[in-house]
Amino acid sequence: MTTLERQAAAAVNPLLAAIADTGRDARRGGYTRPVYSSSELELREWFVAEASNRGLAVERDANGIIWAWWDLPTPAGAVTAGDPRAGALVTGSHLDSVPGGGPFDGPLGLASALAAFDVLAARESAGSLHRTRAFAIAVFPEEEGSAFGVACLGSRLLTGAITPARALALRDENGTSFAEASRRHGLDPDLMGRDETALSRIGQFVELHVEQGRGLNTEEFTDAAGRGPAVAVASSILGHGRWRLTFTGQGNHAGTTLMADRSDPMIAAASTVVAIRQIGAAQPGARATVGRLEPVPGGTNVIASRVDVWIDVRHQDDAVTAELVERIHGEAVHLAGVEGCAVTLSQGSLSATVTFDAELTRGLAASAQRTVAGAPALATGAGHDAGVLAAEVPTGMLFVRNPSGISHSPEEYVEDDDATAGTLALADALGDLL
Ligand code: HGY
Ligand code: MN
Ligand code: MN
Ligand code: MN
Repeated sequence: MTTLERQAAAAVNPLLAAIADTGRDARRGGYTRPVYSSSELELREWFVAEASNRGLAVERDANGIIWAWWDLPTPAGAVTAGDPRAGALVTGSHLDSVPGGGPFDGPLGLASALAAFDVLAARESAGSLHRTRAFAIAVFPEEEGSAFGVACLGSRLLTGAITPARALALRDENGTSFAEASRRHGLDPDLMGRDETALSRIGQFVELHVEQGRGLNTEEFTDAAGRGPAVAVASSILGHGRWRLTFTGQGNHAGTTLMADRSDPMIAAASTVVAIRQIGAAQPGARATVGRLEPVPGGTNVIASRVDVWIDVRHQDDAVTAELVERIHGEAVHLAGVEGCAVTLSQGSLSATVTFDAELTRGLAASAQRTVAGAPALATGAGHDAGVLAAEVPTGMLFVRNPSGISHSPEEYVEDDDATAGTLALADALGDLL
């Protein structure tokens, strides 16, 4: 690793600093950058400008995925048979966030990819990199599912993991359908769906992401000073899904309705939230979370008529996840009945447990070792577009150390030196594959 390359990789930090004020959420803290919000659109402009300034060919496909291409140079007049981008090496991540999220979840992968490109371009100019295929950086929309409710919506459309009909009918909290929002942002809903050309262009996909969880900081990997390696290689992604419980009762006046005369969906919902915690905690390895609960109409002096409760359930074994959701639904029906309320469970969106491509993961580990000795392989409980793409193409991930392991929170953090190390590891990994 030359000093010049380390300097190029360190560009990841000013790249992130340039967007550090975009989408700050004064009320929640952290960042709120849902897909198609002004802040997420601003981040897209940032990415497109940075990629274009590097001479990458930037395009957006029918599913709204942005592709920044570093095509193979073709000698003047040469006629190439077939698609010169077929089987390319692709890296990428997302720009959208959860409400009140951290600054690195998504953008770190894209800033690192831009800085890693700088390292690779320098190597190619110096004659130490001889590419055999095209390279692209991809930006996937709606990875968090914060606006339309289904995570990894862009990569699911690309692979066909969700039908266009179901995706386009999804609505955000204002009632705007994904079809309307897509049209408003220049996409044609009729052209959305599984994209064989785009898939044929992904020979392998590698995503760099901030670590979510304390894997790199456990005693197993930390030195006497409590510092762990800057980078890990992902081995697998825990299966996960989300559903919505809707409790309905009798809306009424808080002052004129006697306690004995109530069918209050808030009571049914609240006792179900506690039951969900108990059901999840009783199942080894499971996670069961309620992070969002919305009473309707939501007045202080109003007994709610409806309460929506979103549940996020995760487990290594997808059958156990399904069983947990069934148990939660049964308990919700019982608790709603006690309160004289009713409850329905929405269709879920389950992402099966993913084990990454063994050969690619070995390769990532070998190249990461050159930058970060002792970079371990870690399983993750967080979902990623890489997890969706793994069903179609060899996929792998690199994680960059997050000292507290906290994510989906303003406390998410990556130290500059670790971001630089992550970028160098990514550049090495990509360089070995190009
Ligand atoms: O929810 C997840 O695991 C991911 O951050 N979308
Ligand atoms: Mn996330
Ligand atoms: Mn993410
Ligand atoms: Mn009144």
